[in-house]
This record gives sequence, structure tokens and C-alpha cells, in this order.
Amino acid sequence: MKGKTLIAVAALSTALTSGVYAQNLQLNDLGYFEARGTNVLVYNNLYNGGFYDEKFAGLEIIQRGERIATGGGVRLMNTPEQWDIFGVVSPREIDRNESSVAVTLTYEDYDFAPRLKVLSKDKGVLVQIWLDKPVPEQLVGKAGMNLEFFPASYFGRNYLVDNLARILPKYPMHDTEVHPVSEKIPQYFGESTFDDRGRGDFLVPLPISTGHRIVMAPEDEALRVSVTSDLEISIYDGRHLAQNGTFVLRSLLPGGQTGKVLEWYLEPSVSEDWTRPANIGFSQVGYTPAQKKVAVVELDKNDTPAATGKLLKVNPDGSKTVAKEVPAQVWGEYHHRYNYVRLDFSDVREPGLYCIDYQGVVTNAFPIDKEVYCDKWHPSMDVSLVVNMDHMEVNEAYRIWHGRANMDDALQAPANVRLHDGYFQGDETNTKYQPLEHIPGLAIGGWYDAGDFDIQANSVLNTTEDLAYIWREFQPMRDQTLIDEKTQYADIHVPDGVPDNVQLIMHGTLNINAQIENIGFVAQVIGQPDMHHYHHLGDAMTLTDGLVYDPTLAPYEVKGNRSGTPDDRYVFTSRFSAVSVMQDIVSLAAAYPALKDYYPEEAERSLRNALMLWDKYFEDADPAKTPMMGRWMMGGGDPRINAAIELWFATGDRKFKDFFLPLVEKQLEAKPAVRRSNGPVQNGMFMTEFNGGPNLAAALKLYPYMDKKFQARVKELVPGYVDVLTRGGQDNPYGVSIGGTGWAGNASIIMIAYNCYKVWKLFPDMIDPEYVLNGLNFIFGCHPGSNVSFVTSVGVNTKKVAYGNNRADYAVIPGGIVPGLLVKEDYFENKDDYPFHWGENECCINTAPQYVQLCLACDEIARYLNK
Ligand SMILES: [Ca+2]
Ligand SMILES: [Ca+2]
Ligand SMILES: [Ca+2]
Repeated sequence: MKGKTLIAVAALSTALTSGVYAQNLQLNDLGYFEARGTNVLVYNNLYNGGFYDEKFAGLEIIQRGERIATGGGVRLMNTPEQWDIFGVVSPREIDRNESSVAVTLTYEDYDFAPRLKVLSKDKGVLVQIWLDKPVPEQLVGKAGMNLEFFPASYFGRNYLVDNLARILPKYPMHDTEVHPVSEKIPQYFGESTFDDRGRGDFLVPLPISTGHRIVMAPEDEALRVSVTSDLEISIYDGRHLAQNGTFVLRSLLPGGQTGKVLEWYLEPSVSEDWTRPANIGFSQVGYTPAQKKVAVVELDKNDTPAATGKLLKVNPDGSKTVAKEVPAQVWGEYHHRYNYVRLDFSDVREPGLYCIDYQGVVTNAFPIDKEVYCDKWHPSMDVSLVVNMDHMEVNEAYRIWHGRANMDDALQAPANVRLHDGYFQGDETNTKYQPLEHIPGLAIGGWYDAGDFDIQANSVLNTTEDLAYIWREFQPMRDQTLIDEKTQYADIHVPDGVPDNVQLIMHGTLNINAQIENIGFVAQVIGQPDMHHYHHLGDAMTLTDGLVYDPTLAPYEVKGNRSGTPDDRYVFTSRFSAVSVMQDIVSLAAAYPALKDYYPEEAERSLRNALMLWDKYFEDADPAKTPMMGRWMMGGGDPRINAAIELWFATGDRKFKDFFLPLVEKQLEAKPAVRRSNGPVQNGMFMTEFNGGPNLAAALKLYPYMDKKFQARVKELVPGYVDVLTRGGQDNPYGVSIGGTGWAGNASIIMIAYNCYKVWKLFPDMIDPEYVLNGLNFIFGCHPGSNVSFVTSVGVNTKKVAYGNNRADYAVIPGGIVPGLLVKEDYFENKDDYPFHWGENECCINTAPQYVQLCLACDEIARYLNK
């Protein structure tokens, strides 16, 4: 049964938007072309400053709710890679009378500034390139109009080139040529993604087909896009160069001409009666009987919300019975594109298997059961945190995930070298080593930071710290992994008598201690020496030869345990400060109590190094002397506070308490920081905690050990703190702070939910524990865009691809947590057929322990609620 008023309103708005121009794409309020089922964006999204071409800029097509094409614009190569140069984009000029959008793309080094203009025309758009001056001589044959299509969206489809039918290849299977490197347009910073083994050439993919009209997937309404031109149009496969490459349609700009030098007629597939099926968001792990259970349904703006949905119970014989008719609570529009309704079936508590039926869309089945949270952290602890171990051979049953990698670690980075992940080695090394000198002792412990193979300070330190907090709070005795640090071998699903949590903590301290003893501190990053090694995919052991670099040997020459191949990682040591060392202390001191019963020597070593660093850098880390930076500044106080707290926990030495207590008390009296606006968390940064409210991070950690007066003051501040933690979820139907524009927000959602748990643990009457559970509900599938679980392999419908080091196989490493939903203009995206968007799909290792502790917290809350 459908609500009558809502039908009337929806019908009226449809009439208004289609109107007399029913055939045409209309330029909408956000400045992109819109028709039913199709959007054409023109530089609504721009290139990222840090990582260059993210395949998220230029002329783009969203069709039937999926972004299928990107990167449209004038480019200088057939199939641009991430580090290939692109023109600087001018502000967009929108002409509503003419229904056009134009930008100028400036290649300053070449004195070349083509103007791209897109106009609404018939059932599509005209794409025009205008020039004031002819294409510069050196760019003739190179500058062209490109448009890129995501390959996996088109797997199993065909294309037409003029009247010839062709299959879109699942795997690159066409031809390339090598050209002399003198002809190459240099990449950003002179990077080279191609290892020519000294031959002085580079790779050029050749066209697969050429004609005057190319139609992508003519047989599929959702994917069909046609491009027609008087100029030749070729189709290329960029995967010959890079696994994240795309299918590229391209016409070269003619030389010697000015004015309108190129015109494409681009016709996407409009459908006057298309309505996106309802996206029913719910938790893919199911629900514990006593918790709140609210599905959030995302609806096309042209859709009419039904008045009710149904919760169906799945019986053993396969039949389904209605467990509850659920009234739809209309929430309304959020973020322009969709409308939302909520379906609350909290009162259904009977354990069993259920699914949700709304507007004829029936979800996959999911459990209601007391045990839903108890094992959902296992893949992260058992697999993700083990497979990402550096310097280890990792086995699982019949499979070796990777061999012992980076056994040649590592060389002192030379001065003024830039690393591809945003790192830079300046003039100062701050160490006793010469440039390119081997630093001993580093080939042990640590994790690959994410989808790449570097050891980043923040990730090895925070992962170790949070693993230590898991042990402090929950002491999980689970032992399902054999971890042997002597032979550097791990075996998944094989118990060895020691809790895995403790062994993983030691895998962190072994690397941290090695860095402190051999370098003096934890280096900013131990990373690949060049681009060719940085973009490595596959077994990490094959990334280097495992032999220490010897500059007296020729490249690829081997003598004993040394080689002349410069593949060893670099240690970036220049950005170092006494403040950053405080985090080294926190991680080691937090690890000490967990290690001391199992690995007393490593425990003592960790504490000894932590105390040594404290004595050595205490004075210099005084905020009055050192500009504060990074994570340590977020507490709005002295960077030494947390180090002192952890050293006090580890040693009980009164001097640490005497140091931190007055500072923490001062924090409690501090005026709240300026209140900033709500809205999406930017780039996954956790901005909320110190955003207009009290900072209780340190105070809650100390609370159980402090006197009544301290406790009373903290309690007074709890309501303000709860407001800060929960406020970000008030502007949307999901109840959590969503999104991110460059890096999606799952990590901050997990962190906020866990902070809610920390409040609940001490003050169960002062916060609704549902805030803790709701963070996981979102991660597990109650979110915009789709209802897939963002934790790989956890839940019923889970991510098919992620940006792990196996991404080229369109696979996942189980137990990884993807960043989640990027917000681009009014569009939420987490692609599940293209693993190469790091901001959506890259599983960072330091999110894994945070997710584990949130699961353990939710399991505890579930047991409390079900009592
Ligand atoms: Ca990295
Ligand atoms: Ca174990
Ligand atoms: Ca080597």
C-alpha cells in the first residue's frame, strides 16, 4: 500500500523537471547535466593535489546511479597513468542560457591552453575543444580528447566501432610499442612508472579499434554510451600499462588549426521511466535481540515511498512469513540526490533468520541472534593483521600469502629525495649514517601500512598502541595463529599456545625497538626508493632481491649477500622532533604490561627504550620550545601527557603522575574550542572530538585511578563530551557522521563509536549504548550507496574488492576495513567492481585494531542489553 499524498507530490515534481525539454539533458542546480537515469559532470570533481590522477575528475558519466566514465578532457597520452600530467583546470564557466559548461585546461610547460566546452544537444551533449593558438609542435600527435571507462563495469559487454562488433576484453590482450624515452611527456616530478631495465624506452599502447562512431555496450541500457565525430576515434586499453588503467576513447587534436578543432557528440543512455531500486541499508551481520534495529532505505527522487515495509522470517523449509508490518518513517532528502525512509523493527526479538521487503525489493537474509558480534573481529586479528606483517613468511593452509619480504632493510635516504606517498627527505638526516648506507637491524617486525609496502611511523605506532589497548581492556585469549619471530614465519589457523593479541603487539615493538636502537627514533617512513617499486603489486617478497645494496657492483650483479640493484627501501629520517618521539614512548609503554608475562625480555626492552626516550627528549618536547604537530596536538595540550600516563601505568612511578595530573586538570578547566559546523568529516580526519566540546580522552583513561574530586569534575563534563561525539550524526538518517571528500570516513566512525563505549563503560546512565552499536551497523551495511559490509569477508553481503596488495586480482584480504563512502558533489560512492580508488577501498592496517576493539565493545554491550 502506498501513501496517496506522497504519490501526488512525486508526480508533480517529475512533471516539473521533465517539462518541455523531455529529450534533453538539463543543467541542474549543481551545474551538471541531468536526465532520468543519466548525469554528465564536467569538472564538478577535480584532480587531487597529493595523488594526481585518482580517476575522479574531468568529464564524467553517472548512469543508472553508477559512475561509469571519468577523466574526460585533453590529455597528452593514449592511456594516462596516475602520475601523468594533466592541465590546470580553470574555474568552471556555466552558461544557463546556452546550457553549457566550459573550462580551460592549461599546460603551462607547453604554452598550451585548450578550452573544453560541453553543451546540451538532442539526447546527449556536444563536447568541443577550442584553441586560440594551434597545438604546439611537440604535442601534435600527443594532445587529444580522452574519455575513460571503468573496465570491470563493462566486463561481459561488447562495443560497436562504426558497424563492426567487438568484445570488450576482460584482460589486456592487444598490442603495444616501445618508443625512445626522448619522446615521452615527463610524468610529475620526473617519476618513471616503467622499469626499462636500462634500455631507454617507454611503452605506448596501440589502439584496439578506430572509427568515427564508437558505442560502448549497445546491448545494455545501463551502460550504453555513444561517441560520434568527424575525427577518428580510437579505443585503447590502459591496463597494458597499469592494472588500474581504463578503456579510453580518444581523438587526436589536429595540428595547425585554431577555433573549434574537435567536436564529439556524446550520447549517454536516458530512460524516461527508470527508477533506481530502493537501497535498503541494514547490518549485514544481523542484530542482537535486544538492540535497536532500524533499516534506512535510500530512494530515487522519482520514487514514491511505500507506507510500510515488511520484516520476513525465513523458515527452515524456505518459506517466508511476515514477522512484522513495519511503518515507513519518512526522513526526507539528504545530500540532494536521494530521499530516505526508516524502518524500525526493534521490537522483533525472536532469534531467527530474517529479510526486509520494501517496495518489492527483498534483501538478503540476516540473523537476529545473541551471538552476532562475538566473532566478527576474528578475520581482522587472524588474517588482516597477519597478512600485512612485514619481514615474515605468511602461510594459510595450502597457500603462502607472501614470503619473507624486505630482508635487505634498509638504506639511509639521501638528502632531498621525495617519496610518492607525500614524504620528503630534507637536508638533515638526524642520524650517524651516510646517504645510501645500510642501517643494520631493521629487517624485523612491523606492518605494511596499507595497500602499499612501506612502514609508516603513524601506522606501526598506532597499530601497536591500539593492540595494547585491546589487551588492557578485553584480554582476548584467542590463539589461532602461529607466530614465530625467530624464523620469521606465521601460520594462520594454527594455535601455538600464545594469545595472538600479545604476539601481534610484539610484532609491533620488535620493529619500533629496532628503529630506536639503530636509528634513534621511529623514522617517518621506511619506503620504496622509486616509483617502479612503489606501485608494486603481488608478493611483497619479490619487491626487492633481499640482498643489501652494494654500489660497487653493477645493477643486477650479485656477490654473496649483496647486490648492485638499488631496490632496498629508504629510511626517511629528516622530519623528526622531540614531540614525535612522545608517540614512540606511548606505544612502547602501553605494550609493556601485555608483553611482560609472555615475552619478559621484549617487555623490559620496550620499557627501557621508552624511559630512555623520555629522559632524552622530555625538555625538548616542552610545547613552549617545540612547535606542536600531528596527532599530539589534537589533545590541545602538552604532547608529553599521554607518554607520562602510559609510563605511570607501566612503572607506577609517582614522578609521571606528578607531571601529568596538573596538566590534565588544566585540560578539564579549558574553555571549549570554537564550535565549527557539522557536516562530513574531511579526509577521514577525526575532527569532532576537540570541536566545540571538552576533551576527555586522557581524563577517561585515568578516571578509575583518580580521587573523588577529579572524578566529580569529569562527570560534570560528560554531557558536553557526549554531545560532541554524537552531534555529527544528527544531520542524516543514519545517525553517524558520514563521508569524506578525499578519504572516506569509516575510521572516524569507528573511533567515535568506540569513544562512546568508553563513556558508557564508566557512566552507563549518561549515554545510550546504541550509539556504540550504530557505528558498527553503518560499517556493516546500513549506509548510503549500497548495503555491502565494509569489512571484507564479514557479514552476508560483503565487499568483493578492496585496495589491498592483491587488488590486481580483484580480491580482498579478509578482515580489512575499507575507508567507505566518498562524497563527490551529491554522489556517494564506494565502488565494488574497481578496487583501485584508495580513498574508498584501501584497507589501512591501523584501522584493524580499532575495529577489533569496537567489535569487542559491541559484544559486551550486546550481552548487557540481552540480560
Ligand atoms: Ca603507505
Ligand atoms: Ca598464537
Ligand atoms: Ca636489495
